[in-house]
Amino acid sequence: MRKNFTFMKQVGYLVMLFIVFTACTKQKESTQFPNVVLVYIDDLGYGDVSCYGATEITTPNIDKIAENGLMFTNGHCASATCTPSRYAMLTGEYAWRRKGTGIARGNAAMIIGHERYTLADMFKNAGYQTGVVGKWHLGLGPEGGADWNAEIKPGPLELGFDYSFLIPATGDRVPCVYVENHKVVGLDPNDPIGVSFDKKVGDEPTGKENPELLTKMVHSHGHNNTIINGIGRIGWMTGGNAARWVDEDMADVITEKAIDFINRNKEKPFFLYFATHDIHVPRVPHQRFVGSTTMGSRGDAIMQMDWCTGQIMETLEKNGITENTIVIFTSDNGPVIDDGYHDQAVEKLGEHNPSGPLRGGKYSAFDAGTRVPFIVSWPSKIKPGVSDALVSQVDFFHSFAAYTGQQLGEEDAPDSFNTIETFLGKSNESREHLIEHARALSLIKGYWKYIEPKKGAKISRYTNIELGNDTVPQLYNLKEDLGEQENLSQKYPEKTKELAGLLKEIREKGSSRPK
Ligand code: NG6
Ligand code: CA
Repeated sequence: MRKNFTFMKQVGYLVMLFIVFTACTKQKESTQFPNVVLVYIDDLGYGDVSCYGATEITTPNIDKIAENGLMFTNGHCASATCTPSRYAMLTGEYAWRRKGTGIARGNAAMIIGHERYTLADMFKNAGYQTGVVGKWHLGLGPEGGADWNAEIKPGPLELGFDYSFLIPATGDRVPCVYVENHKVVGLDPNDPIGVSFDKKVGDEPTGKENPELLTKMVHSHGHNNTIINGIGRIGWMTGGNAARWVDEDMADVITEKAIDFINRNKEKPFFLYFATHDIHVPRVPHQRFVGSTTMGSRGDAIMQMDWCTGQIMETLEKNGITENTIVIFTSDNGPVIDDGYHDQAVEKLGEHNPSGPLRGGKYSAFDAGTRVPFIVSWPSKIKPGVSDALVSQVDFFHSFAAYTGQQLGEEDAPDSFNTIETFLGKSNESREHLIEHARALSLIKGYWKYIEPKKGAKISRYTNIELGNDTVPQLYNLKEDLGEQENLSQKYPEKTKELAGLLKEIREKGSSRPK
């Protein structure tokens, strides 16, 4: 009897222990930070996806994220081109504050100092596994550039990423190889890689000398150096034949790497920065997307990019982590149609308007340069809807630092604001002001936008984009004139002066923070 009693008591203890244990694990689960997947598209315009109003193309996977998330109508990247936008997003510092942060050559040294505290460092400090897969374009290696045949560092692993699988620069720049962590993937040491952006290296044909060998597409401007996979590139490359990518497979290759990263890290909180190559040039989608739209390669690349995005979402679902994953979908700059190749994008554009209601495009100081699709979804926490708050990618840093309880130092992320409440849809508060960066700088405050005077072509003769340059100040009322048609600077000289003064102040202060 007594024995039995003791036994019952023990069972009782065990049951209690079990309950306490389960309660604790439950507790742990619910306080575990959400995963963050940043799907970063290249050159995708505000009007390029159906949830933002495109009618000539349907992007079901992106639309689904928008349906289940918060769609920002006034969300910005930091600059109207790739390298500076990425620089700003990862450092929390506007790129125009730093020399050498313009569009990077394929052999540029890493342009973020490895001592710098980055977005990835911050996530890592908060206990995240961190990975970057896809387009990098922030330079690699020490001063003088990387030795592609040796250890390639510093790179993302020195900036807080635990894993990296990279397109080093862009699809249209050499070297046309993938870099995984510190190494070129599949490199044969007997066929070393040589790269130059100053003069020809090796004896391979170039687009300029042998246009008859351009079997996939012919350049329209630039892009007439080494021919790789039937396409002329920017820069010269020799060697590394076994390691060279096949453009048609690129989306599959990087998507698979991103999926692997998620599968490997599903148990812990992870931060994945997945930067697609689409829809940048050269647009060479896989055969299964060719002809999926009436718009030629640009439209087909959009469909491929939508598919990649869908694959990421499906992977989250399969792993049962959809509910606790924040997905951010956005783009590094606005749209461009002819960005250097005759790929039928211009001829087949039809009625499609990649900039939507906005003026300009990639490279432009007008809003289409930096106002981009911007969706944040977190099924268990964010109420689906639309937000017209002014938000910026430069704020991911401070916002997630605040969310995960990380302190930022004086010098860290000087242009990044904590707008986490707005990202999570708990507030509709806008960023106090925002500087947009093309050739000219612009300042947005409330519904006013000021563009500083800048010499330079009004329309790019290459891309046919309105660049927003003017020798006189420009002032637009974005609430009444989203398309920036009427320059009000003469009509409202005081407003113009106020914004010009604020721009000057933020520029000179070295930080966007209040004094
Ligand atoms: C430009 C290229 C363009 C594209 C861009 C970078 C020429 C004539 N044009 O210099 O094709 O590569 O750089 O695009 O070479 S970005 O999205 O990576 O910023
Ligand atoms: Ca880009």
